[in-house]
Amino acid sequence: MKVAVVGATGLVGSEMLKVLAERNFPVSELIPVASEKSKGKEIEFKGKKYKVVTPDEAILLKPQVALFSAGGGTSTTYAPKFAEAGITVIDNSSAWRMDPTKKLVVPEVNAEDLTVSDKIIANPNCSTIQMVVVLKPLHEKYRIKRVVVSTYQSVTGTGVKAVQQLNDERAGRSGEKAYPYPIDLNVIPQIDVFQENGYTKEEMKMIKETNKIMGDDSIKVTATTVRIPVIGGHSEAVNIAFENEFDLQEVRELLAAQEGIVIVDDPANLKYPMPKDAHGKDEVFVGRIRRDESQDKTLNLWIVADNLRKGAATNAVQIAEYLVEKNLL
Ligand code: 2RA
Repeated sequence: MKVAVVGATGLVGSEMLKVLAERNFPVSELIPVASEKSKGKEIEFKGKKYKVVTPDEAILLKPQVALFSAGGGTSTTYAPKFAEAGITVIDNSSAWRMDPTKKLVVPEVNAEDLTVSDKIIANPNCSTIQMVVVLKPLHEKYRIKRVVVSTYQSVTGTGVKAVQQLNDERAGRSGEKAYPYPIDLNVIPQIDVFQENGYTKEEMKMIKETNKIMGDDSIKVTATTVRIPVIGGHSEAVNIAFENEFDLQEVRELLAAQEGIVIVDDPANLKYPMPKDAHGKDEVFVGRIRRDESQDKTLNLWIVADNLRKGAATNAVQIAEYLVEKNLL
């Protein structure tokens, strides 16, 4: 299969290449795509070198599927052009996520919604993906009424410039800034821009995208999203209020049975998920599973995943795998 990776030179794009190779996605020809500035640059994939082309050139090469991670502007302009040429686009930007005509997909939750006519498929925001994988089996069993989430997000979610800022600060170098404040030895309670209601765009994404993916607007969600000086992945403290009573042991069993989740929850031996351990992995790690003793039918847990993997590249590749498996391309 001919596969285009649009934004192949970026952080998520490079992770997409790694994930495609590791999971042995059936790539017969890779088409690395980037802006004019990177045209001609060589990208290595599975021991072969491929030259970077522009989006317009990529369309003419007729890939069957294109994984986009080149920002909202590129997706808005080019995803429809690729789709018109019969290429299925899996888009990691926020451009199409809330478009009612586009599916927003986390395979463990709603892959069955996909059909052969979906030519632009949206990949959700990283912090939303890792949370809904966990919410899904719990909602099916106990019905979720409300979710309160606080995030601790890795600088890799911002991109190369932010990783550079953190490394510069650690090395005592000056350099370009991705954030309005130092990130090393700091915590910044702002991810993306502020909205009129006082929430950030990242917080509103977590709220709206959760409802769309879960297919249930009755789930109330509130979020506080925070950037921390970490590289390995995003962490989330999640408080979930259910309609029905639950059993803690059953919650553990349900989560352990859910594909893509690994439970790391052994307080006696100081075992819990941490971004250091999630880094480079495809799974979502869950621990600190306990009752909220301040309120009935309410659960607390801690979720960690590599935001460039399950939060972006892995989820996009899993969507592509599903399309191949179900013959939907
Ligand atoms: C972040 N969620 O971590 C964003 C990336 N899409 O900044």
